[in-house]
Amino acid sequence: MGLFDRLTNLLGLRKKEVNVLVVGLNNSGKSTVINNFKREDDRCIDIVPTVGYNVEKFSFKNVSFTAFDMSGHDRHRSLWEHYYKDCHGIIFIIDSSDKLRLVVVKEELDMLLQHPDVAGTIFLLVPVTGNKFSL
Ligand SMILES: Nc1nc2c(ncn2[C@@H]2O[C@H](COP(=O)(O)OP(=O)(O)O)[C@@H](O)[C@H]2O)c(=O)[nH]1
Ligand SMILES: [Mg+2]
Repeated sequence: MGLFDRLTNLLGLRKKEVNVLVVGLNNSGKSTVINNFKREDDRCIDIVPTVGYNVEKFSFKNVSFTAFDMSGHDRHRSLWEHYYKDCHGIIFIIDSSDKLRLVVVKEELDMLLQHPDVAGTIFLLVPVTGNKFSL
């Protein structure tokens, strides 16, 4: 089952417009994952590093998704928490081949999960391997 199948199932398709926050370290593959959910005609050919955040829109099974693709650079990670409250779901992308930074991933994940605004929010952890997505 695909990532957005899981998310729409979890949301029970009750909502027709869903805001998702996509976070994870810089270079983990966040923008690439989101790009793959857009219609082929709407996809970017070149993914450039995200500064601040990008807002991307796409539809899946009659649900309109607005994805907030956050920068994962250490100086921009403090922005994430301002979006926790208003999003219906959070997707945390991990590059599982980036072994050196798994310890940083754990720190960021721990902080996110302990944040009071995250309680009750639907949360998906997506490991991306070096060669292909494991969605
Ligand atoms: N080999 C491989 N490269 C990937 C994968 N996902 C993303 N990339 C590459 O990793 C780099 C960073 O991806 P990007 O989506 O910009 O990461 P972001 O900073 O988390 O948004 C880009 O050069 C992508 O082409 C993947 O699953 N496998
Ligand atoms: Mg990006």
